[in-house]
Amino acid sequence: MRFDVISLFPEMFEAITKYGITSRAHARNIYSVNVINPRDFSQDNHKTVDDRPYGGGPGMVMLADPLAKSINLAKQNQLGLGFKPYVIYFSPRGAVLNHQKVMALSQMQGLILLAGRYEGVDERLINALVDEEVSIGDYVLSGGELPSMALIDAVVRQLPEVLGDADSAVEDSFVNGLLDYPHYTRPEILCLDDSEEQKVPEVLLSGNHAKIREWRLKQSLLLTRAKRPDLLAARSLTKEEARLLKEIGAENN
Ligand code: 4GM
Repeated sequence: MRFDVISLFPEMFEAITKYGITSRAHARNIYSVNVINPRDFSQDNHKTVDDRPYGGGPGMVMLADPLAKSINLAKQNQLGLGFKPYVIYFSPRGAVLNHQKVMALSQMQGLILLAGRYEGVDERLINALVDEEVSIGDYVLSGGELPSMALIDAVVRQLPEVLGDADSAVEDSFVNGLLDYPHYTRPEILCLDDSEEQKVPEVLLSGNHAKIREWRLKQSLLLTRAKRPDLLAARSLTKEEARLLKEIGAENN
C-alpha cells in the first residue's frame, strides 16, 4: 500500500517507519510513505505557506496554492502506480475514525493524507481537492501529522502478513465488536506497593482451552457492557454471547 502525505514536517513520519511493527512492515515493502512538503511549492523567497485569515482573528491559515500543487503531485504519483487517488484531510470536524473505517481503508491501494497545521487550510482547497474529512477524536492537536500516523499505523496493522501469529489482529479490541479481554503474565501472584496480593484468574492456569476461551469472551462482554455500552448496542449478540450475558446476570443476583 502506498501513502502520499502532505506535511510541513516530513521527519515526523520516521516515528512509524523506524519503530516497531510498522518499521518491519516498511522494511518488507508492505507499505511505503512518501512525504511531500508544501514548502517546496511556495512562491516567494521566504517560502511562505500560510497567511492571516480574512475577517481577522487569531492564528494563520495554510495557503491553498502550495497545498494544491502538493496534492496534484501526490495524485500523479498514485495514478502512475495505477491507483485511484483518494484524498483524506484530518480535521476535528471530520467523521471519527473507527475499526470499521480502518478495515475499509486497508482495502485501498493508495491514500493521499493531508496534514494541516495552524488553524487549518483555506476552505476552498478542501472543497476542490479533498474527498473525505477524518478526525481521530474530539480534541485538537497542533497538526494533522499525528492523526496521519495514527491512521497509517491502524491501516498497516490490517494488511496481510504484517502481524505474525504472535501479535495477530484477529483478537484485538473491536474486531468482534467488543473490547479485548484482560491479559496476565508471570508471576502468578503479584503484590505492587501497598496494594493487596493479586492472583492470576485460576481458569487461565487450568490448561482447559475451551473454558479459557469462554472466560475471555465473558470478560469481553462484561468490560464492553461496563465501559462501552454503545459498542454492544451497535451489534446483535451471538447465541453464545446471549447465554454468557444471562449467566453474568444470574451471577450478580
Ligand atoms: C484544525 C483544523 C485533526 C486543526 C484543521 C487535526 C485534531 C485532529 C487542524 C487541522 C488537528 C483530529 C490540525 N487536530 N481530531 N489539528 O483528528 O488540520
